[in-house]
Amino acid sequence: MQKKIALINDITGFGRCSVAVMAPIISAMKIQAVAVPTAILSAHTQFPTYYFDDYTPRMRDYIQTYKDLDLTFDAIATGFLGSEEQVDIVDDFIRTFRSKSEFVLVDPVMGDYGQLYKTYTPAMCRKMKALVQHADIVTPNLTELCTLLDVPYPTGKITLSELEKMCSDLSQLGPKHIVVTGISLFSQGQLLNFIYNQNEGYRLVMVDKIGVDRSGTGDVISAIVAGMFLNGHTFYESVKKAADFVTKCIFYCERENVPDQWGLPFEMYLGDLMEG
Ligand code: PXL
Repeated sequence: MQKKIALINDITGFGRCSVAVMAPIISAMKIQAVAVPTAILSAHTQFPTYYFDDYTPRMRDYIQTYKDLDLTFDAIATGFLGSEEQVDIVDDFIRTFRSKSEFVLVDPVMGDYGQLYKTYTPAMCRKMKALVQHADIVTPNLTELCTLLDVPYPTGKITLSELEKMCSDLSQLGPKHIVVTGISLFSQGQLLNFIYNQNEGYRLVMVDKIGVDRSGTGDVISAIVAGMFLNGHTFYESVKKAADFVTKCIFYCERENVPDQWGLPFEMYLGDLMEG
């Protein structure tokens, strides 16, 4: 029986992020993607102008269909959430559907480079911390990891034992698998992906840092991790596949001068994700 993943995320037309990226990637992995929209945007928020339609008031009715149909999801993946109420709705979704799911992946999209996004209020931070406790897999960057643990963002370099301690603390709250993505404070010219499995310790995946950060990279990573893991690969293999895939896309961008805000040209390499 084919599996399905519920994707609770925004739908953005131009700029390759969220559902527009995650659904095709998950489909390439032969899994059905079921979108639960949080907002509809014409272009992502890194562009100078975009149309933004908050879907919060319609989410409960939308989700009610799935309750009425007694649908089940093999996995649930959440991304950018725009309001406190949305976090509550997602919390309810997870409580309703998780018993029939193999895992819940929460990408706690909250900030970057030591700063929270402007939309992120202290109340939302508190709610995100509560949501993360229901997750089996979390994919924070270093800013989000520090925020979830209420520790200051490091000023200089960071050590592996500090990262291990932070992941161990986070996993005490619930998540069994954590990948801290794109850490630049570890080694110059490289980005570290720190992979932590509860009660097993850590493994590392290093990638060369090439060019600027590109929007939607986190969504590509969480889609590949969710799809690979649901298809029976280990968490390490899933993250490694995601990191290699992103690197390939970034090389393409550099070669073809793809504008930074246009996201990753994942379409060029979807074939790499097809197996079996
Ligand atoms: O995950 C990136 C992302 C998702 N959704 C929206 C965004 C962005 C990044 O800027 O603006 C609407």
